[in-house]
Amino acid sequence: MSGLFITLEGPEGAGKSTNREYLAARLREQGVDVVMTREPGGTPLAERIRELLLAPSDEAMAADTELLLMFAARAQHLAEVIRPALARGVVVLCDRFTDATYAYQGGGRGLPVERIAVLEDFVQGALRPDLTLVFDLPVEVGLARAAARGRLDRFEQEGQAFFEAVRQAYLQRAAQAPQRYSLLDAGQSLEAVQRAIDALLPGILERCRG
Ligand code: Z5A
Repeated sequence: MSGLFITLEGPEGAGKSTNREYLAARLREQGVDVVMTREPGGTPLAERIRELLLAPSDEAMAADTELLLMFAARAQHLAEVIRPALARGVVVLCDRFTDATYAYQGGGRGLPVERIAVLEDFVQGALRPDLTLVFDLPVEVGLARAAARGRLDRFEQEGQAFFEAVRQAYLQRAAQAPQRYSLLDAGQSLEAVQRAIDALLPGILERCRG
C-alpha cells in the first residue's frame, strides 16, 4: 500500500496553510485518511531547525548553511512523518517541500540547481511529491498579507527582487512538469481559490483510490 504525497507551494501569503486545511477537510469528508504537516518542521527536532532558519539574527546565515539546514530538517521529517504515513497508505498534505528549496535557495539565494539536486537525491532517494499545488500571486499582494500579520521572519525581511526570483522559479518548475504541478491563481478571492481546489478534487480522489 502506498499513500499520496501532495505538497502546497508558493510565495509568502499565498494561502498555502489556509487551503491545506480546506483540502484536508474536503478529503476527510470523503473518508480519506489525511496527515497534515509542514516544512521546514513537522517533527520536534525539525521544528527546532525551523526556529534557527526563521529567527532574524545579527550573524548573517551563509546560503549553504541555510540549504543544509533545510535538508537536515527534511531528512528528519521524511524519516519520522512522511515515509511512515505514505507506507500506511495515508494522504500526506505538506505545506512546502523541496520545490521551496529550488525557489528560495535556488531562485532567491542564487545557489546552483545542481547542488540542490544532489542533496535532493541524497535525502529523498526516488521520493518526489505525486502532486504539487502552486499558489501563485503577485509579490506585492503576498507581502502585504504577510506584513498584516506583524513581525517579519528572516525570509520575510528580504526585498522585492528576492521574492520575484522565488516566484519565477516556482513558475518555471510548474511549466517544466505540468503533469505534476497544478497552478492556482492565489490572487483571487479565497472562495474562488477554493472553487479551483474543488475542481481538482475528483482527480485527487481517483488517485487516492487507485
Ligand atoms: N523555506 C525555504 O526557504 N526553503 C525551503 O526548502 C522551505 C522553506 C521548505 C517558512 O515557510 C519559510 O521557509 C518561507 C520559505 C522558507 N519563507 N518565508 N517567509 P512558511 O510556509 O512557514 O512561511 P510563509 O510562506 O511565510 O507562510 P505564510 O505567509 O503563512 O503563507 P501561506 O501559508 O501561504 O498563507 P496563509 O497563512 O494561508 O494566509 C496568509 C493570510 O492571507 C491569512 O491572513 C489568510 O487569511 C489570507 N489569505 C489567504 N488566501 C487569501 C485570499 N485568496 N484572499 C485574501 N486573503 C487570503
